[in-house]
Amino acid sequence: MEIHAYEKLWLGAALLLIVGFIATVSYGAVGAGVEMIDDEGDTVDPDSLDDHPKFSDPGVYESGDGEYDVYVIAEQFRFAPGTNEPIEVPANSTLTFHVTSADVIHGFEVVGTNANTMAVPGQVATFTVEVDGPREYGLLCNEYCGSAHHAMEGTVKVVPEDEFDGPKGDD
Ligand SMILES: [Cu+2]
Repeated sequence: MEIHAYEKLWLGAALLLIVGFIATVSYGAVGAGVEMIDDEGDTVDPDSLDDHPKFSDPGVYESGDGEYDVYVIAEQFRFAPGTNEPIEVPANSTLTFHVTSADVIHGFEVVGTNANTMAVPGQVATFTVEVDGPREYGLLCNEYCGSAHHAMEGTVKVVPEDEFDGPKGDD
């Protein structure tokens, strides 16, 4: 059987594409450091976050040497903390975010990083990121949550270690 030269060329190109697609999907799954949020985080009662030991006073808590827990509540249409006051963390630290919602589903994306999760009422999304810095990151909601969704944003401020005000419960 004779295969036309052009047909061979297209067969080769199609094969190359398939191999390329498999390679990119594999890289995305294991090589790019992308991690899915699982249900490892706690569940909370979104109506009584005031009674929660940490969500009643959300913010930055020290959990170890250079390690911090950051508790954030998303609600229409702000992040607490984040919107009215920036989330301030020290440079060169490891941050474990605990994000939940007080009302409807929101998004929580630290712009320019792969920190990006849904904030679901009743569920706490927990994920860990490392920051070097100092620098400033934008924070935005990427799940449509109501009329002022487009204005729901905030700031994560990575400050030099000696300028860090100190975590909560430290004074
Ligand atoms: Cu939103």
